[in-house]
Amino acid sequence: MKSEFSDPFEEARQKTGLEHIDDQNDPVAMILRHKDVRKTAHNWKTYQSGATPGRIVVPSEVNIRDIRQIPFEVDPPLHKDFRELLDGWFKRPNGKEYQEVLKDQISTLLDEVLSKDTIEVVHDFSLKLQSRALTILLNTSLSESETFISWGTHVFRSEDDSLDASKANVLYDYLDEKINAARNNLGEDLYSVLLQSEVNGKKLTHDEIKGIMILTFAGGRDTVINAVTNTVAYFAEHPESLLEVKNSPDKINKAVEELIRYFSPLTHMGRVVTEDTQICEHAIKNDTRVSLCWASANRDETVFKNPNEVNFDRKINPHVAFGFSHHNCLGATHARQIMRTLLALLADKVTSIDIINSKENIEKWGEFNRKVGFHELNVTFNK
Ligand code: EMZ
Repeated sequence: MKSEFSDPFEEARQKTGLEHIDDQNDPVAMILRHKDVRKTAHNWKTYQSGATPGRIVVPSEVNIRDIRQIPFEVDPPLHKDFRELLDGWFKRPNGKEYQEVLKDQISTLLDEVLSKDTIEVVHDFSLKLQSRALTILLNTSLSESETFISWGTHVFRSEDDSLDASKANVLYDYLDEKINAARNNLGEDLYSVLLQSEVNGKKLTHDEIKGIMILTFAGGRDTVINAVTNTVAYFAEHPESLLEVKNSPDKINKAVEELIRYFSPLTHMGRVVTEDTQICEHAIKNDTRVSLCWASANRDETVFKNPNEVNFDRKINPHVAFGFSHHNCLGATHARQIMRTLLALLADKVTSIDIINSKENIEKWGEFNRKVGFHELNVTFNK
């Protein structure tokens, strides 16, 4: 089944709980069990986020950027100050007006694709959806989304290059221009809000604002695109689940959490170790990297019953798809609202979806092959 996402980590998680992989000659020990992932995420003193910019990301981005992304590459106590500044803005998706605009956007897009015979979901649906919704999060004009769409599905990756510096520069130049324009003419957008904000009694620097904006653009890009595309594939192959949502709209929030657990759009996030230590009896050396493998933790059979099944009635669902502890995803409110709106509108407007063909997007981590989504998914949406 195209919408099946198997769990490549099962055996290693059960046997050793840890797997060593190479990443550009800066190896990573992947932490695979739910309990260890949560424990490590919590312990910011031994497992640091504030290392050289780009080093906690896997694959490492140290060679393509030197700007620190904020707040996710900052450790406590400063991390908390940045979160306090940003949390309010990033919780705006809980507001009614925000939700109305988002619903309008997705509804228009769905009408567009329903009027066509076939549609390529990744580029003609998910990328557009994510790019347009981002303008609400930034509180900028909808027309900006045309630029975001022209960049393709990832801001640092292109078709044949998983770390594309020239592509990253397009985003950096764009952000420089936007921050400078806002400085000369303050408005109501996120750039302007940040330009007027203080952290610890000090105005943010240009690079701090840029670091926050890079994360806003990069963090929710391929992750949201994959979540949306995978959801379409899932409902195409599970019409009974679409019917379930149609008949019981009160299940939508749980359904969204379960789909996000199952897809785990971000496979893992790294930390840099600050002292010789141990994780489930394996020695871990100072100044090496570990990764918190959300995707594996979300299939941990000691926590989730029948972890490889999608069950909208799952009672407890402590998934870590949005991370865990103080670094939990800043964009999660926005992402959840996108997914909830999408499910409600699919249930409302679509009777069935037919998959015509697809090209899967498989990540390779050492011996593991993990499907995260699709490079291409051609479907017909039926009214
Ligand atoms: C970083 C990361 C954040 C990274 C929550 O994830 O997302 C990746 O897609 C980017 O490449 O720079 O923003």
